[in-house]
Amino acid sequence: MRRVLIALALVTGPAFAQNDMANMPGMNMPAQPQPQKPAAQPMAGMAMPEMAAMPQTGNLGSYPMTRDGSGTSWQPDAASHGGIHEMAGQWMLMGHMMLDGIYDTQSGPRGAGKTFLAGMLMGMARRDLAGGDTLVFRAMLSPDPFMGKSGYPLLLATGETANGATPLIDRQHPHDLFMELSGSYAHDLSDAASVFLYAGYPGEPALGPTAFMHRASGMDIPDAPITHHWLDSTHITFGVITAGLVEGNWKLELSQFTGREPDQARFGFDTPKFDSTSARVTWNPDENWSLQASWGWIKSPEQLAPLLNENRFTASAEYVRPLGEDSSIAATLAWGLKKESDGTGLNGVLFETEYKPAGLWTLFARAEWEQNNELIPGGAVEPVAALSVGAIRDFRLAPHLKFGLGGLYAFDFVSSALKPAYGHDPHGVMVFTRLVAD
Ligand SMILES: [Cu+2]
Repeated sequence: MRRVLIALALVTGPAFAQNDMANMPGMNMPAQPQPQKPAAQPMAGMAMPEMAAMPQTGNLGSYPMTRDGSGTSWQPDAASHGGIHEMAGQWMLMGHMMLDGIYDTQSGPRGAGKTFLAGMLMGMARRDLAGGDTLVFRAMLSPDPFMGKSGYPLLLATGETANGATPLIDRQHPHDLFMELSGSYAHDLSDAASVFLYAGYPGEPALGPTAFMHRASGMDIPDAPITHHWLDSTHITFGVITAGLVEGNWKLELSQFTGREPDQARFGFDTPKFDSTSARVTWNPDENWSLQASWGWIKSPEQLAPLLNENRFTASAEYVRPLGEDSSIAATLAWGLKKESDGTGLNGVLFETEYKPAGLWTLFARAEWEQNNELIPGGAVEPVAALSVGAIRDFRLAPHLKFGLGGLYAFDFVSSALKPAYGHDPHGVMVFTRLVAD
């Protein structure tokens, strides 16, 4: 059970041709000789023997499984697909783990230091049924609650609370122990079209790009983007139902979900309300790109500002290109606008990239700009920005386990009104080790 062979095959020539065909509407996996693949996943429930030689389809329709991102999001087909795969009867099981042990220090009067554990643990069980229907259960856990309710120091990060009374400012909130417990069912309408239903408690509504810790351009970066609450903060939502339609390389989705962000009890479950709505259109024009635009009406997202509702607009482009054996580049450009019900409009823009020159090295960078009104009590809107760069060197301990050492340096930029609060040359440093089961 090596890493799923599709991922390996994606960096070889023949796989590209095959991948292209899988992308084309109407091309539903013609039988092709795949000498390097027969050991690949036995296809559970596949009636047609020739399909055993083909890559497994996505969770929501007839497209390459590498396209599946967090929740029901898509990323480029050329993304590699980590994880340990195993068959158990009719079920395909998949597991994935990323654990970062981080020493973090942020400069200036608002800075602090902390050593903590972050990351995620993911398990998926999938069963392919007659007629091409697909049933998937997914669980995702986070070690974040063990770092304490106040999260970790991160200059310019805002959102959520540690105690239910004061907002977290210049700190990234911990994620909930249960980040996702979801199920989805997809029903094929034709070779290229399908409809699906997804439910999560918690889960991720159809809003924003693939969440930062799951997308190819961000999954190795140890900290959260400061634009998290402009783009993908709804990735943990206590109660979500999504209905969607896949037609070739297009996906249309509608979600009904709980608008309130998770409360400070990070080990527990919050009350589901299903009081908010989102819609997203996604298009993968070729194997290297995934584009989405989405809108959400979020009822009372912030526990500390319960009377404020939010209209959120996001658009993003994700890019992945394999450059050779174990070498690749990935990038995301994303924009988000929070239109609050008091009239405030706050934009945020993110660009991030990961470059793997060779299998065991990762170089990354993330640049962000946003308009934030939570950094100074009183609500003045201030533009701020952050640029972080870093590198990771991994060491393979076992076929499915690697250990890595990494570092990150972040430059923070604030408006003149904020300069006294942040001091000269605000910055952050993280040094980390990690354990990755892939
Ligand atoms: Cu988050």
